[in-house]
Amino acid sequence: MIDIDDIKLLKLKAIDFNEPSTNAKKLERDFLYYLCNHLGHFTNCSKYSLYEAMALVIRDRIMGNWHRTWDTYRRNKVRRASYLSLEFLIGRSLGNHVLNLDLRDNIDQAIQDFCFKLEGIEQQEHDAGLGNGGLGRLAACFMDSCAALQLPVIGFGLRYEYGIFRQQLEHGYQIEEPDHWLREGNPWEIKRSELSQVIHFGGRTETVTDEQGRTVKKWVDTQDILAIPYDVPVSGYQNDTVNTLRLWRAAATDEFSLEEFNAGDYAEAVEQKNHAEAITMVLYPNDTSENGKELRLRQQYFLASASLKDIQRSWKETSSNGMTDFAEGNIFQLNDTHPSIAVAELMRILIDENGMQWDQAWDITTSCMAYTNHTLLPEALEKWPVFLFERLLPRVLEIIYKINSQMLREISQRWPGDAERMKRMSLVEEGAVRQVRMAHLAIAGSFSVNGVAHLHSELLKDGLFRDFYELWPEKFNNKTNGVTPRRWIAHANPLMSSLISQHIGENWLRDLRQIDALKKFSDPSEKKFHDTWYEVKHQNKERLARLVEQQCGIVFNPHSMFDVQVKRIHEYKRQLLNVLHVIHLYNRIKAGHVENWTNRCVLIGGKAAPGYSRAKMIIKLINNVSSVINEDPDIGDLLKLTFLPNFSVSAMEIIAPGTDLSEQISTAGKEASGTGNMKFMMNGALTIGTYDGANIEILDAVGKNNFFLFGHRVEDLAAMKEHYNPQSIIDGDEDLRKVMNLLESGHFNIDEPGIFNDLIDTLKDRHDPWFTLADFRDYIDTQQRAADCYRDRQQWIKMSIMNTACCGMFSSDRTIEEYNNDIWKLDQIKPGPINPTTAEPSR
Ligand code: 26Q
Repeated sequence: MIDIDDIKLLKLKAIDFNEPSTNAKKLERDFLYYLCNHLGHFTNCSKYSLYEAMALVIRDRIMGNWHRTWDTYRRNKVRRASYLSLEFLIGRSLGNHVLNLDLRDNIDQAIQDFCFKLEGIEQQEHDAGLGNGGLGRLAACFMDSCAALQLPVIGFGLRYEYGIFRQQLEHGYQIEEPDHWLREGNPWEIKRSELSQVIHFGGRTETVTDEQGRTVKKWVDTQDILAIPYDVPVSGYQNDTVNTLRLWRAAATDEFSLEEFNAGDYAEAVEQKNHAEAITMVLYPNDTSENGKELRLRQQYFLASASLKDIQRSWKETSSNGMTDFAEGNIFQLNDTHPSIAVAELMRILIDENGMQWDQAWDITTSCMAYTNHTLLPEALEKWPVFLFERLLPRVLEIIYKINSQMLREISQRWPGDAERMKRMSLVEEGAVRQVRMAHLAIAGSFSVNGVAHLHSELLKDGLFRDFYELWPEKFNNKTNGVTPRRWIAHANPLMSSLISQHIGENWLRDLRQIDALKKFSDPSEKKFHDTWYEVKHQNKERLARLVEQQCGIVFNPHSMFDVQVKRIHEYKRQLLNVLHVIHLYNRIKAGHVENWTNRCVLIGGKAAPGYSRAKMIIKLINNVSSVINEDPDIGDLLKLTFLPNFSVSAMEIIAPGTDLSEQISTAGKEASGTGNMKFMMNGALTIGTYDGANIEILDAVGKNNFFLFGHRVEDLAAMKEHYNPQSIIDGDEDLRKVMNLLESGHFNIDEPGIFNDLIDTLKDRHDPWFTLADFRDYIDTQQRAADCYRDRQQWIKMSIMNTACCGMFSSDRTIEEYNNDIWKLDQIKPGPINPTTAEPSR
């Protein structure tokens, strides 16, 4: 054991320990130190080692502020928020920290004698692909904004060994490959074994009498799994704050069970270890719900329980009243229903582990839980079979039942005799397989329920959650999504960023509203600015063209209009509509109708859930159409189409700045918000989009003259539903008829007859929920308007500048300020110097 005085001395010395300098000479020395001494390279080394050494150099410069930030939060006993999410789609970190620490110039100088550049080193980093798409990336943008705003927010997630699969193409079909992103280690994470928690599964409940003669429940005979935290720093933008993302890894409670080992059952012991570790082995690759997988429920409970226990531990270290005032100091934001089991788990902790009475525990729980919904698709609402709960989490299920009976009583008092309503609202869906409805649990247990764009939040109130809105209207609110301008403008688009800063100063990166000042440069009289804007876009297009050529072997001419749709592949996002338009353009070229033509390069990218076969066929169709078009000598530069494999955060950093036209063409009322739409507009792309999600707010911000709006609205589609007749639309539209005829003729699948029949059938189905053909005509006409507009270069540049100039409200800083003002109510706080008399080793 270490003597406590030794620790104190260590503490004092550690505080005294000098922060490494950021001058170029010292950076160079440290870099060489890590490369040679730490990593052991003398004569040769891999490019990856250069990255690793540089990451360690940067990490050293984050450490002091990380420590100070923790210490400040602790010492001031600040109220904190925990962002609970099964996904954090972080991408790469090196460039982001370099920006936040303002080290780029010094590093460039430090390595100027060597034959590599920082940019090349950055590209060695594996993306941390711990998410599927929008929801996971949103969590990462939020963490960035919380640090930028100096808010005491901690992210809790899972440290998946395998992130989102790597997508490859074989004969145009998606193939999934495991993404072992941790294979070469992760220089950003710090393992904190001393803060491990034990998580219970299985077993049964017992009713016993405690010392005070009260009847209480005990959860016994559990199988326990260890949750080990790995901390990842989240640096604030040039402000000294370094927040924490805490990712849990599952491990067997003992490396090997000694008992089994001694009994000679070595294999059994290994199996138990594997069984435990399976919990954080892999991210589920669905962006809509795939219900009922036991391992997924284990993941959800593991995250919720470990995070709550961790917060309880740190709370008790500074609170004198135990858990009674827990809600004053803590708030949990639930990123969709995925972690919503936290509602029941907090109840369990308060009642079973702290001896609290039900009513007091419920008051506390419902004062510190807040739920964000991210979907309007009813089929995507999470449900879990009751039998799974019984087997895996018997005590948690009892608590859910009690929450339910309490809620049903409240409903029956408000609407006596309304059995239908009770049935609709119950936390448990009756049927052949009884199921727990996680959204209902989340709403019942939270004081705040929000959607992620204005329209989405309204539709939740009149549709999906109408009954709950009638019961608890005060809970419902909107928080329109945003994205971080540090990653999505400054880091992704350095050329545009410095152009902006030259004209309006640098403060826009801290307060994106200030980018408004760019509006005055949209006037064509600002000729020089316009020319430079065009030149910057052109260079970004060349960079994107290089990526496309490298990845797809297709040459994009940067003088063409770059028309891009990148996002998860899903029917509601209507990549099919995009393909129909491309086929229409192909038909026009083949028929010689190329008057007033605009050359166009269409790029589509995104992953399909491995079990979503129709989405995978959409990828196949894109690839087949692409082959036909790109190989046809008649087509040439007039039209290109290609599918970019393995779309990712780091790919988007190249794609958004190089895009002219952003495709946001979901069926109205289906895309909760969208966030790619914001990244594109910030980077000066124009949007062709439907009246859906945050598109509407983008349209409001830029005005209808700077946005290509098309398609039916939610209410139009609702009215059309009963008499929707795709065949009559085909019959009445010559262009569409030609497109469908070509598709049906097998022109794009000569060697594979019939493979697209299912896709064709869905388009022609009177019950097609995505109404693809209903929007065809308006889409084609609007695309033509966009194409015409593109040929008027002056006009296009003006609109492009306006899009960037109007992006102010789409910063995730604005979103987080709203979360904080309306829900979290945290004080901003700057990290102060460490006080050795109060500093403790614990975090
Ligand atoms: C569910 C059950 C089992 C396994 C996985 C899942 C699962 C995983 C991820 C369900 C859904 C997701 C992700 C959803 C998502 O990304 N939604 C998007 O969230 C964005 C941020 O709010 C919005 O902008 C998008 O509109 C919304 O589609």
